[in-house]
Amino acid sequence: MSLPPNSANPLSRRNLLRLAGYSAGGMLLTGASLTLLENLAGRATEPLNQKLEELLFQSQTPVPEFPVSEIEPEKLIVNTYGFTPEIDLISFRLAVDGEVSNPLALDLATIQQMSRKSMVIRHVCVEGWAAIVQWAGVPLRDLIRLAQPKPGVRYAYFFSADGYYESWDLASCLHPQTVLAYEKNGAPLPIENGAPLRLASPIKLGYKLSKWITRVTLVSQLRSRRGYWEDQSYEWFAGL
Ligand SMILES: Nc1nc2c(c(=O)[nH]1)N[C@H]1C(S)=C(S)[C@@H](COP(=O)(O)O)O[C@H]1N2
Ligand SMILES: [Mo]
Repeated sequence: MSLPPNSANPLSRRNLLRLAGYSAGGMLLTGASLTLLENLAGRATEPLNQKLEELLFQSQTPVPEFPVSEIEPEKLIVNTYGFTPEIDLISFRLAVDGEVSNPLALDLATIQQMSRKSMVIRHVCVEGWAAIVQWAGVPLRDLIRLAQPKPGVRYAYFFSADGYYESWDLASCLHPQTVLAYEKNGAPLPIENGAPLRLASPIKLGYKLSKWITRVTLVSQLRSRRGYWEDQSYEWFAGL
């Protein structure tokens, strides 16, 4: 699925949708959606409180967004546990793999040709600051559908070029406002904020929103390591 850097748009949205298993006319439920329904039916083995949190979340409508006039550019504080990685944009490929029927390795041009969601939302860091930010990128659900998760998939891992790692429940990944962003406040995403791709979502705390993502791995079971901060006792679900 990766393209040479200079080739022009051979993957039209129509082709992407065909790959994703949609019919020409309508949106059919794919494996991801069916698994979600199974989860909601209570087949899962996670502790009850976490399951409840997901169920509550499911009944929520989309989080209200802010007008562009309320963006607070100076309030988003760069927060990086270690170093800022250098990513070569020409050779960059986002991997979407794990328990999927159609593993992906997508270059940036392909990702930017997919559907684009722009939103103005609040970023909240547990260290006691928040900022209203505009992000634009590809909805994560579109990438997940394209990869065709196998029926047992319930979680996604996000691996980053600085060694940061995170895991999310599938329902939160499929939320329409969970985006892999390549723009911030109307400009290309700055390197220190996670370029070329970082998670943005109004439903998770800041430490869930991985920067410099290179790999999304879909799995049926959480591993012993669940996230950089979670493995140091921070809460795993971390919903807003
Ligand atoms: N790869 C990576 N992602 C990360 C972090 C990090 O250290 N490494 N820090 C997290 C934390 S705690 C927050 S609050 C946000 C901060 O995003 P920003 O630096 O763009 O403001 O990134 C999150 N994503
Ligand atoms: Mo944070």
